[in-house]
Amino acid sequence: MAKPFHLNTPLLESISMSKRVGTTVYLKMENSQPSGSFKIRGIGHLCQQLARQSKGVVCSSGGNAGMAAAYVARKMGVPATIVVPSSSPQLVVQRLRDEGATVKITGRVWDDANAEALRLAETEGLTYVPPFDHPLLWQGHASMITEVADSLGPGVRPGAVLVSVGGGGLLCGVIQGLKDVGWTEVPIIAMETVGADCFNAAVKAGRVVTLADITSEAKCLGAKTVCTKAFEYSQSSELTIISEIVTDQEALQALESFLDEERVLVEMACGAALAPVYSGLIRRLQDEGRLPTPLGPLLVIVCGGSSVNVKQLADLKHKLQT
Ligand code: PLV
Repeated sequence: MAKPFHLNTPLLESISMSKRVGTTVYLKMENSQPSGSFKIRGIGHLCQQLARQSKGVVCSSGGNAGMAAAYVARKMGVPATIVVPSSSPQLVVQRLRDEGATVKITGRVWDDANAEALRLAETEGLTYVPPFDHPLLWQGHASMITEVADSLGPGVRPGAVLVSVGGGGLLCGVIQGLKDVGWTEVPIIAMETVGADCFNAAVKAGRVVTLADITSEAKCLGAKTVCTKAFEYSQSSELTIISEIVTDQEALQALESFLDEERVLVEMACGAALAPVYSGLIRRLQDEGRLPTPLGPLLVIVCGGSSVNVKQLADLKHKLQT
């Protein structure tokens, strides 16, 4: 098998987060992947399977799937076109260009950009790289859980996993990984922001639904419709998936606290997964009996993200305060 593009990332114990939730918190540091997020796991795997002989790849993205596709394509010597919506910040457009990709800005939200990527794949004969809805992506993402199992060693398993949901690819990958290592009884807390909450909306409706618009600043969670597989998992009696939402303010506060305490800068999409630790949600879920007390080690998937820098953070803070 070809050497993967992703790295085996560190699993760090966070003293300050452990203090906050009253149980050991482990951070799977996917922010330290080349391309800045977990996306490279699935996209690297998918491109190795589907894009070897390709005349070029085209990926629709809020930013991070595009960063992964551009990185992988450059390493494979294949041209990459990344289609992003106008809501993706300029800094990520620049980072994509620095990776050597051709960037096309189409529409206002990811769903618009995706329609254009599908059109380009068809008309230009390019290999379409989906950001979250493909079994090869989930298979690639699953490797992060196998690594966690290796890092924790025999006999240790998480009490719960915290993960953010955009289109649901990360969630499907984490579940695939939990299945692979025999941890299907571990509860999963699936986090979204208000206004980018297509999974929560589907769980509440009991069917896949399409949001009217994306109003959250967590643009990389901004798919209007969650993938069917993620919804199917939410209906499975073999799994415990707790779908929760936080406000943009809570996600921002979480990423600021994370920056202060862990000295790592991540984007809003990741802030959503960190928020339950800082907002008291974990303790509330325990009080409500939805998570066990005492809780075993809490595994937080630090999904990362490139759509952030100090200026972007300051702008966001200003925007969300006014
Ligand atoms: N971002 C996708 C989809 O955007 C993208 O194109 O980059 N954390 C980070 C840092 C992300 O970038 C994403 C997805 C997620 C979490 C959620 O992953 P998903 O989409 O697989 O649930 C519209």
